[in-house]
Amino acid sequence: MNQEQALKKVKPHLTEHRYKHTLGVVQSATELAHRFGADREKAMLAAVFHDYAKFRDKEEMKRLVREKLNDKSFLNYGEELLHAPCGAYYVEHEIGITDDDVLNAIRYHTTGRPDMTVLEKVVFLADYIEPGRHFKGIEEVRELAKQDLDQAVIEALKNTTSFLMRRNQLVFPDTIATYNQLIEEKR
Ligand code: DGI
Ligand code: FE
Ligand code: FE
Ligand code: FE
Repeated sequence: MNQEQALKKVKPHLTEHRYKHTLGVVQSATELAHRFGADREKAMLAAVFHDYAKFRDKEEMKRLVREKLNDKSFLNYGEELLHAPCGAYYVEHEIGITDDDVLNAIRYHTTGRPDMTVLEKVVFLADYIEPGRHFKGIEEVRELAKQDLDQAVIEALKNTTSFLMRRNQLVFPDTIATYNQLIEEKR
C-alpha cells in the first residue's frame, strides 16, 4: 500500500483537523526514520494509521479490549489511551495490515513501552513533534530530535506525565517504566 492509498483509507475515519495532524506525523515520522535508521515504509504506514481509532465509540473499544486484546491494563487508565491498542487491532482486521512492527508502533504510540524499537520511538516522537503541534516545551523536544532519539523521547515522556500529574490524572504504568528504562540506559 503506497502513501496515497493509505491516506485515502484513513481519511473517512478522521476529522479535517485530525487528518492534517496525521499528514504532519507522516512527514515527521519519515524524516525521523531516515535520521535514526528505521524502515521508512513502515514508519509511513504506522504514521498514517496511528490515530485510526481516535473517534471510535469508547464503549465499543472497551468491549474490544475486554474480549479480544491480551493487555487489559489499557482499561484502567483514561479512555484516551484506548485508541492506540484498539487502533492496532482495527488496522489489522479492517485494513489488513499484518506487519507486527507497524502494528506495535500504532499500539504503543500513546503510552510508549519498555524496550521500544527504533520504529516505535520514531512514531511516538513524530506524534509529539509534528509541525502542527504547538505547546510549551515542544521546541526543546524538536531540537533534541535532531540529534538524540532517546533523549527526545525522554523529554516528551516527562512533559506528558507532568501534564497528566498537574491535572490529577492517572499515569499509565508502562509510560513510567519507559521513562525509567531510558534514564537507566543513559547512566
Ligand atoms: O492521539 P493524539 O492526540 O495525537 O496523541 P496521543 O495518542 O499521544 O494521545 C494523547 C492523549 O493521551 C492525551 O489526552 C494524554 C493521554 N495520555 C498520554 N499518556 C497517558 C495518557 N493518559 C493517561 N491517562 N495516562 C498516560 O500515561
Ligand atoms: Fe493518538
Ligand atoms: Fe503521543
Ligand atoms: Fe496522533
